[in-house]
Amino acid sequence: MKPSTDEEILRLLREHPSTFLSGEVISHHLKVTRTSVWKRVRSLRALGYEIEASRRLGYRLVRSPDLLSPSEVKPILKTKWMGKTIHYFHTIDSTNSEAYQLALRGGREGEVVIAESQRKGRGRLGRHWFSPSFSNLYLSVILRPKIPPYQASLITLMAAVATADAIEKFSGLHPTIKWPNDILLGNCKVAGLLNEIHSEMDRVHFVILGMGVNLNIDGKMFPREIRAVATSLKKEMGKPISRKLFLQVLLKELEDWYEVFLKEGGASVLKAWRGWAQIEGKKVKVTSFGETVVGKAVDVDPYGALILKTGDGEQKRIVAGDVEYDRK
Ligand code: BTX
Repeated sequence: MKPSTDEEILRLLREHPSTFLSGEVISHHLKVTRTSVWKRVRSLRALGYEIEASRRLGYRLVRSPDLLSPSEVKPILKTKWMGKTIHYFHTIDSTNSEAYQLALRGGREGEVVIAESQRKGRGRLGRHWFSPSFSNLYLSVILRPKIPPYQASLITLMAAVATADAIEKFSGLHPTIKWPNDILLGNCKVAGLLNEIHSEMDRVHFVILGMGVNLNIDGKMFPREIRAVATSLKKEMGKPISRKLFLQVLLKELEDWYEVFLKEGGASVLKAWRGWAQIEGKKVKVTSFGETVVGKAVDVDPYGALILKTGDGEQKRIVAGDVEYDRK
């Protein structure tokens, strides 16, 4: 994708951090008039960019807002290929739906969709994901692994591991993973993953990795019904955080873990997942396809399914569902 005029102006200003850059130089570089440079500067200011303007000297970028726009994110990315194309929206129905449509139209592996808010953020099984503006992360990544569909759950586990690693690296806090894809701090959900696949019987066409991470939202801003079970990095760390720096860490972890998965298969992912989940021996109640099963978690199998031992000693294999831990 060609960078927008705004992105180009910001790039030029960032290349000269301590000096002014004249309107003439900018307009010459971008092949636009000086008046349109001034108009773009005004609209950047409306987005929260502090840009000093002097009739004689030109423009100087003083401070950038914490937006997740390509011009903020791309210069700091540490990835080789993931996130090099960013489809950015102030608001959207769902980043997953957008990424799915992009992938159907040929969107490439590593393209990402980011929104500052979602009108219809989706959780699993048709549930809603609370997605207020300019405070959290709503991200969907297109992946095109050459795997059969039965291995796709491992991609979900891989994404959960990458998210847990990113949270620990960024905050120093120690999250846990709740099968299959909740990331918890304490007992509260800080992130959720919604992964969707498009496949034929023996081949995955693409996977959309959807990740919602609560970053700068205040605890009291969560809707009443989830206030006791949801948390954010700001709440846990006791200070506001830079969303773009968190995204930088998350995309790097995702790229690295995905490459490990492609090279080595699921074994390393499963090992790391077990470390974060500590599920073995936990008493759990699982609701799966309308049925509730109570038992002791034994492990996850090589495809990411949960293995449970029920009271009568029977082993059950659960491929999808919701888990509640029995805290007794
Ligand atoms: P889930 O079905 O496991 O979790 C959804 C449940 O979590 C809801 O029913 C509610 O109880 C609770 N919940 C809703 N919003 C939040 C929140 N912000 N924080 C904590 N708990 C909440 C988890 O589904 C998967 C969520 C994926 C969201 C991402 S955002 C980017 C991408 N686009 C999209 O539409 N979905 C994904």
